[in-house]
Amino acid sequence: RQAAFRTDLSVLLDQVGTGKESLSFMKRRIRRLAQQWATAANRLDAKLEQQWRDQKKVLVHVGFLTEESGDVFSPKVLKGGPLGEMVQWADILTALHVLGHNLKISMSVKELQGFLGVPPGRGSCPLTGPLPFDLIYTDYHGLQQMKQHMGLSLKKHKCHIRVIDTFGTEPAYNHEEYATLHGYRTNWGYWNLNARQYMTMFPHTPDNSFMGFVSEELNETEKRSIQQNKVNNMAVVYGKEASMWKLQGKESFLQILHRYMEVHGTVYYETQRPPEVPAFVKNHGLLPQHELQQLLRKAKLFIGFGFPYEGPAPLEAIANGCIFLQPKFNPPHSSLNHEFFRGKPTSREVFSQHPYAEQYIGRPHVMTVDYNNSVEFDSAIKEIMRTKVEPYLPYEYTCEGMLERVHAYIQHQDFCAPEPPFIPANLSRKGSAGGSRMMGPLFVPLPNTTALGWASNVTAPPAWPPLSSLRLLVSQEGQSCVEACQSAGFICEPAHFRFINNKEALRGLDVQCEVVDSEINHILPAFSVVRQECGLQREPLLFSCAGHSPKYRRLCPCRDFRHGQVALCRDCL
Ligand code: U2F
Repeated sequence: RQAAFRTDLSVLLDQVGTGKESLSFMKRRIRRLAQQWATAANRLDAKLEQQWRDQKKVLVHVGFLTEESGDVFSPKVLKGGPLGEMVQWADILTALHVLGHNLKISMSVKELQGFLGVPPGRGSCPLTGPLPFDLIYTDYHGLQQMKQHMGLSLKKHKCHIRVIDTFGTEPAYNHEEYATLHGYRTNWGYWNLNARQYMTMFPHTPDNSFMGFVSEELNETEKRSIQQNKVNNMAVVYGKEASMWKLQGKESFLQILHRYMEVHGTVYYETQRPPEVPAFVKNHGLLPQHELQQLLRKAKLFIGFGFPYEGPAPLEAIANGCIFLQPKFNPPHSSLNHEFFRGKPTSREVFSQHPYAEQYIGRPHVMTVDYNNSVEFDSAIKEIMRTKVEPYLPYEYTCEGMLERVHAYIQHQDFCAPEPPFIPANLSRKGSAGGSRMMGPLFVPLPNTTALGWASNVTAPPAWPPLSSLRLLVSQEGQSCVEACQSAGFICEPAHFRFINNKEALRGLDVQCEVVDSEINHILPAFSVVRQECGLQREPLLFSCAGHSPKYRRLCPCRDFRHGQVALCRDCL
């Protein structure tokens, strides 16, 4: 069946249910953004020009909101607890509904069992028949619950699952045996999924798929009126929970800030002003989302103290015409050195409070400075007060951008189809930069699929992203493919690893190999220049953009991307 865009959200609102603050928060958000979603649906509908879209049977099981997982989030919704996850789930549900899919929503294990058709009770018979859904969106808690209640059949059906995973999961942590043997231990990993089945809040590592969320969009009239009404000396502090104001050294830069600006906060409090918040701060208490937006429309500066990491609020501030000022982290924070990230299935290094804002948006909207350097901090404040900025929202965080991306994933990502054996023909060396194998990065433009040639007895599923987007590149020693592709203006594309994991690619790059081994290691394919050793990857689940090793140069499958929509290549739609 063909999916048809929906602009009426009333059925969705009924499906979300009632009785918890988290659900009320999500419903308020869905209602508030309804008009914006409708406009986006109409625009994308026109853009896709009648392209066929399969209507999918989709189950959304929100594990972290189930009573069975303890639901620690709901009671904190009105008390300064994390809201980023609720923002994202509300937007995912809306996107799936608006795209016209057949949606079921479950927020308890009982509902999950009902939808899957498994008999209630722990350790019960696994699901024997076919899975009644094409796609299941859940999170790590939900995955655990599905394992308990589906038994062995989970393995059979896991290619249909998508895991919403805020901070991301790198391949080395996801592969059970490899993670266990090589010390990639976490509370979460070990599911042996294709890493692209994990969907993140920001485009952290391209090993995962970027799901995202949306932010409020402004029309031209609103933009103009915001710019006219900006209060140049008004700052809002990022941090709705008192503990976020407690971190060391805050007092001194808050004092500097206060020298120039009126400081506002939206810190939750019960009866008394939280002692962590200095007396000169005008605290509004935790605000409903739409009131926070109004405050941000007036403010010139939105300032982060280093926590929370990678939340939605800075994007909302920038979309409302604020400049976001945030601390640089030196050394970077990661699961190896910071409590918050410890146990998370990634070793990604976080160089500032909001790396997306720093890397993808940057100046003049975002300034990242060393807060320990009061001179640098002082001059940043002065610069912000005299800089004029327009409200800005990257396309990928608009409703249309999110619909476009989710549409593309649903229609093209298929982790159930067997990957056919791939027999590459000779790869052309034409155009390799510099010609010397020691010079990097090297590019080898690859011929199209038919020229490469599939084994004649298999029907090749069309590659997605299409092969036309592939650019083969060699990293420096110690460099990951994330960095290597980025430094050349591309993005690493894990789906393309299978096309470059072969001797022909090495030969095409003129790499001298005394031996070519095939091993299980997440930095492969790669080669050592000194030892003239080359290694190919034997375990497709370990293809990793994130991997790096000081002695190895990696073969990196990069691809182009659309401006403002990094998840999609030029020919991806
Ligand atoms: C992030 O979670 P947070 O909820 O702490 O992220 P924020 O960026 O603070 O904001 C989330 C939403 O809270 C809203 C605001 C944002 O959409 O509009 N809000 C509000 O309604 N009223 C207010 O007074 C202030 C903010 C991240 F999303 C999580 O995944 C992480 O677990 C967490 C910790 O790093 O950070």
